[in-house]
Amino acid sequence: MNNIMKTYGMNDRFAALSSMYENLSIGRVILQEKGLYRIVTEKGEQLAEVSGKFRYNAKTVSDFPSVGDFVMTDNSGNGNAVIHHILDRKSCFMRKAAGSDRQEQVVASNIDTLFLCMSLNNDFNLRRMERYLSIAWDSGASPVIVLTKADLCEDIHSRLSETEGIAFGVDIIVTSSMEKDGYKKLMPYMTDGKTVAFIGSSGVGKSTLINRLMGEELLETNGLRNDDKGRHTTTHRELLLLPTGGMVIDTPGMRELGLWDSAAGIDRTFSDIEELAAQCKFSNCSHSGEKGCAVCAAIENGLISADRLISYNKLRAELSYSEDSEGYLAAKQRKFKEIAKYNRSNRKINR
Ligand SMILES: Nc1nc2c(ncn2[C@@H]2O[C@H](COP(=O)(O)OP(=O)(O)O)[C@@H](O)[C@H]2O)c(=O)[nH]1
Ligand SMILES: [Mg+2]
Ligand SMILES: [Zn+2]
Repeated sequence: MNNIMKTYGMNDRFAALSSMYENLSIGRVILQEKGLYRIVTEKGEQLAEVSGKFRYNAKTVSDFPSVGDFVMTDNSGNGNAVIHHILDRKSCFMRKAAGSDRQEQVVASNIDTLFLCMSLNNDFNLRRMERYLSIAWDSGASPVIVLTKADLCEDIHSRLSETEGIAFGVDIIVTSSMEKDGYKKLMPYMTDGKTVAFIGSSGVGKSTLINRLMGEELLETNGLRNDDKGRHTTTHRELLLLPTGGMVIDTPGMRELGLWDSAAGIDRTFSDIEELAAQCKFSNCSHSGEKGCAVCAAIENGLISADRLISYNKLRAELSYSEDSEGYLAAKQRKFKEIAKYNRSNRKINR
């Protein structure tokens, strides 16, 4: 495997996938602007465009390459390299494209770790974090929660334990960019060949963290918006190589990510509610006060908060209309039964 490509995240998986295409070479999309792509191949960086056939066969916006994609290209010609295929994405983020046709658009692909950023001062909102977690689990990337601006928080301890209460098995990092080495807590996730990205509200300190990681003031931060040093205004998406190894995808659109095509991310985020729901008296329980509702009982007993159930219902309602809801419900009920059965047998063993 070529060293440049390895640096840019090529691994055995993509090597195996790429070996299916003779006469084409692998590249990774590092920047996307107006129908043109900047890709990196074993020969270095070059511009690329999709082939006529590719364009013809593309059914939706998401069939087009996005930043982070591994693509199979022909660079034998004189002009731009020609992209013929996208290799199967390991993870990807979608959002609704502009317009009313609800077409999905891929924001970034093949991200290993997604930093879910929330500040410890006025941006702190557990319901928003539940949304981010659902998006992350749905995408295939592994989430890590980053609580920023620790210097502006009086009670880090309780915020941290509140966050732990909604994030099962997810690493949580508390950081402050006011500290010189604050960003270093993120470093363990930035290893050679790994790609990370940040999501979070505007102003929570994402660009500041990326600048620290890059070792230069590359991105514009909110506090510096009016100076004229000509920094990146992030209107495009870009994959940046970190000086310490690994890559970061910087994209202005990441914070607008919506839930797209599956309930898997929500189910995983709300595994506590899912497990309780399996014990409701009625399999089609809507958890809104029915008799024998285990979820309502848990709320009454203070085991979970009513807000968390509202958050769960809201995210579920947001799922795409295109989802086959009947098939989904049937599958869901099967799953509830399985969980209930599992819980029952576990209880027996425990006794
Ligand atoms: N007090 C404090 N301010 C921060 C911290 N991190 C970033 N900021 C400031 O918060 C503002 C927004 O940061 P920025 O990185 O642009 O946020 P982004 O919109 O998430 O990219 C800027 O003025 C930063 O200097 C932090 O840890 N503590
Ligand atoms: Mg920013
Ligand atoms: Zn119920």
